[in-house]
Amino acid sequence: MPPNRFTSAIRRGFALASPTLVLASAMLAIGLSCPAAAQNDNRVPVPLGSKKNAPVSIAAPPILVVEPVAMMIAAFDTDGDGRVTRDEMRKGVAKSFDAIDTGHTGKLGYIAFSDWAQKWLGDPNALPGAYETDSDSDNQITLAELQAKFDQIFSRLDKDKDGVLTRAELLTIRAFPMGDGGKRGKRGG
Ligand SMILES: [Ca+2]
Ligand SMILES: [Ca+2]
Repeated sequence: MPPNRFTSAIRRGFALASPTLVLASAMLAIGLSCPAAAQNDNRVPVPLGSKKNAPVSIAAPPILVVEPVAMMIAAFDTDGDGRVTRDEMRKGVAKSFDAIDTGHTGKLGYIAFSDWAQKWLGDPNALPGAYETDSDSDNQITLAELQAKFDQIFSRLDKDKDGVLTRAELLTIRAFPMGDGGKRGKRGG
């Protein structure tokens, strides 16, 4: 191929490829800029004529968090419709209990219960804790005691009392970011 035909073929190639490349770079730019924009939501434009570092009073957007137990309950959505029924939760709680009660004794001592909490709540000290779950204080947590505690938690989270937990009901809204002078949300089950 003579050089001039070769270069014109390359040009044609670029001419075809260019819109795709431009589109791809535009998408990349959007993809990169969106998270940055989201992170900068707290920034407020300083009005013209105001002093540069003057304090601006704004209401911080609420922070959405998920309690460890709500995270666990969300995972019990076995039919994948984004909602958790009491029945789905009870089956999930029973499975979580059996996974730790490997000897099938029907009860967990406090050490085994902290293993349960580590595995399913992500932390041995996450709530519900052993003392509040062990309702007869015999230092053993039975499946019935654990189910009763989860029933209480379900009722607390089921704000519209329709017997189903939506993802919105599993969220906790905090008015202030943690560690930013904000109040800690009430923990409990
Ligand atoms: Ca007990
Ligand atoms: Ca509900």
